[in-house]
Amino acid sequence: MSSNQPVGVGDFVLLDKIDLENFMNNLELRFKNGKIYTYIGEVCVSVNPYRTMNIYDNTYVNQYKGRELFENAPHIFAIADASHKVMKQQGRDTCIVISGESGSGKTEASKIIMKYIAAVTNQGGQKDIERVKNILIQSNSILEAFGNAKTNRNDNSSRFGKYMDIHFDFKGDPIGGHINKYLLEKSRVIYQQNGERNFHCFYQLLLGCGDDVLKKLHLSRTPGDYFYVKQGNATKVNTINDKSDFKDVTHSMNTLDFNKDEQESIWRVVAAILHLGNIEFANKDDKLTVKKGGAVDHVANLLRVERAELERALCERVIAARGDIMRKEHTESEANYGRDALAKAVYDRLFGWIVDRINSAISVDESNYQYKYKSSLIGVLDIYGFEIFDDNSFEQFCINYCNEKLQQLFIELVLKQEQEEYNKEGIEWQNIDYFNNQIICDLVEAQHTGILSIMDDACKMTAEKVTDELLLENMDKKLKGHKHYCSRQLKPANKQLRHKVDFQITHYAGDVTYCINGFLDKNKDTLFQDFKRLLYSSQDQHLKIMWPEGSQHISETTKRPATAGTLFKNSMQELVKNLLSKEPHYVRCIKPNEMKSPSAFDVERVKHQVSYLGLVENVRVRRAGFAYRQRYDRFLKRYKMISQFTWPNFRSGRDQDGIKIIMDERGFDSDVKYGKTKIFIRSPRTIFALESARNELIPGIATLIQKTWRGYV
Ligand code: AD9
Ligand code: MG
Repeated sequence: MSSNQPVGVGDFVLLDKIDLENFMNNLELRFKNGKIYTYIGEVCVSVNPYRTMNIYDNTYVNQYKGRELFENAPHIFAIADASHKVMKQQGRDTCIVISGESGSGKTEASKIIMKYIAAVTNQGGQKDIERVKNILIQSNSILEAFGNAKTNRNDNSSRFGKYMDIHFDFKGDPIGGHINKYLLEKSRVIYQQNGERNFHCFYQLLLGCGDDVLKKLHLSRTPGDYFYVKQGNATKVNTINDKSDFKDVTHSMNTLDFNKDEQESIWRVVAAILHLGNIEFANKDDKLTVKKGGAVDHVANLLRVERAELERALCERVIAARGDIMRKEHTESEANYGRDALAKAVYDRLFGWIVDRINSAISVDESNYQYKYKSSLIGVLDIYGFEIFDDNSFEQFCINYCNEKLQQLFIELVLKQEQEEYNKEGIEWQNIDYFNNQIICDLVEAQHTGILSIMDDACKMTAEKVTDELLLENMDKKLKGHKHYCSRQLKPANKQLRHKVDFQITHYAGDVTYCINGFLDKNKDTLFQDFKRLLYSSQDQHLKIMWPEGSQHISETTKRPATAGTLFKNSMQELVKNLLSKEPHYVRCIKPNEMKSPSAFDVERVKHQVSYLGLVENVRVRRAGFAYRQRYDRFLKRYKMISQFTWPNFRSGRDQDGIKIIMDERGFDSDVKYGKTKIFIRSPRTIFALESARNELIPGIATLIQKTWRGYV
């Protein structure tokens, strides 16, 4: 079939009959014919092709640049363009929310969007703008090296959430940006499930750096030599070339002006973590010591701290009690816990520091742009997708909660508000049912009664008293009878829970069984003070500034820090608030199969995603609804020129009456409904026709105005 021929319908709204079956048939037909994008109005549904598509080059860029959605075949470029257009023409902030489960193509989509924006801007070829574009794009490879990893769902899975604002000047050219990161899955630093890897950067360093660097870092080329990166038995991945990726990351760091000193610090910290994972403890004559071997020496050397201090911090801790300062030796399990906590914390801070460093490289240079700068921006959201593994822990709980919040946002903006507005405006409307996942968001985040709150209460109790099992008992007590929660203790008839430490949440996207073990520790997220002071004492200035709290004296009492769960909840609520303040555009990603195959379309898997994403309901709301709406005064102001009855001013009635004259005159009366304060138009084509009519008249009006002026001069 020729690539230009339409396949199925390009917008699900055009289906003869709207139901799941027809939706699926259309999606499958298009996917099998290489059409991976289909619209629902202005929402773009994207199916991961799992192969390189030749649809992103300059020919395509030119085809979509400045065009309306319905002028071309569906494409993610059109969404990027629409977002850019609104931002540029109306000076409004927009955002593109990309959602879908793990491996569905969100990160790829976000990169395609950024490349499109880079391709259509800076027509004047300004050097400083070119630099900004370059930096925005190159920052990806650094972030992916340190924040992505191979999981059993995706070889390049994002293990952090990313929201990136791109700022534009009045011409619509990018002048800078800012990245917000959300909860990095740091437990991966110390443990990986079978078939998974640690973050890419560890393997990139081992395989990609030069022999001299390797020697300086006391490393071997073999990932299998390091406990922290070999547990998943998958150090080599077919789709990944760590060696060339290391080169790319170095190139990107150079582009972002990471100096030699900074780059060395980064890789020294990464190497130190590799060595840290090989440290073992021995109990000799009732005294805990670090087992012989070079690892501790290397860690101390690479982190630029005193070896004796490091060993002491690994084996004991200092406690201040009632004015006395005492040393308490760790048990072996406490020492193991401390070492792992140190590795996780050091990596997490390093990641945060890298993001800050990228932000300083892409921040808007106010001195340069103070006159041109207009605070219009496009935000691009690419988070970790919904995921279910064999073992699901606190991290999956947070990731899946984050996806619930985004689904809620979609419901709020696309399904709920749309219908509410019709009701408010007095437009006749048949309500459409959909599953509202607010109940699951509440289950997780509600004050006092939500899981996060119950967990925080448990964390406030003294350590000896509370265990993960006790927490689960508490949850069972408080959540008994909740439709979306169950556990083995509650003996659900229809659910299979393997262990007594498991609980299950019925998420919008399916049932996930979580193991409670480790929830309390991960939520408390404690790192012994001794390590903080140790890292603050580092001779490496970059590492030192990552640990400002290490300057505190031991006797100073510290307030209990907010828990990891609460911090995450707050950051999610902040994110939603931010997105709500912008005009949203949506990309809904779908994973066609579990085998990463470019041809397989697993009907059951896809059907499940279409259902939980609420896409059929989206089509129904959209079809019954109106593509465009505008306040009467604004609408008349824009189009009054296209009718002699309303130009230059309409004085014989309300704005609404003037608009009615225009619309009747042009034969659009059947496409329009008149609300209390706004006009509603069903088809985008009507707007397009009005715009064309207006554009045709503008040169004439401009000449007329010029002539008038000349007459005055
Ligand atoms: V996760 O939630 O971060 O685990 P994502 O981000 O949704 O997930 P990602 O974008 O990483 O998925 O896509 C997974 C893989 O699918 C990529 O590594 C590519 O190999 C493949 N993919 C996705 N989209 C495209 C595309 N438009 N063209 C070609 C693609 N390949
Ligand atoms: Mg991703």
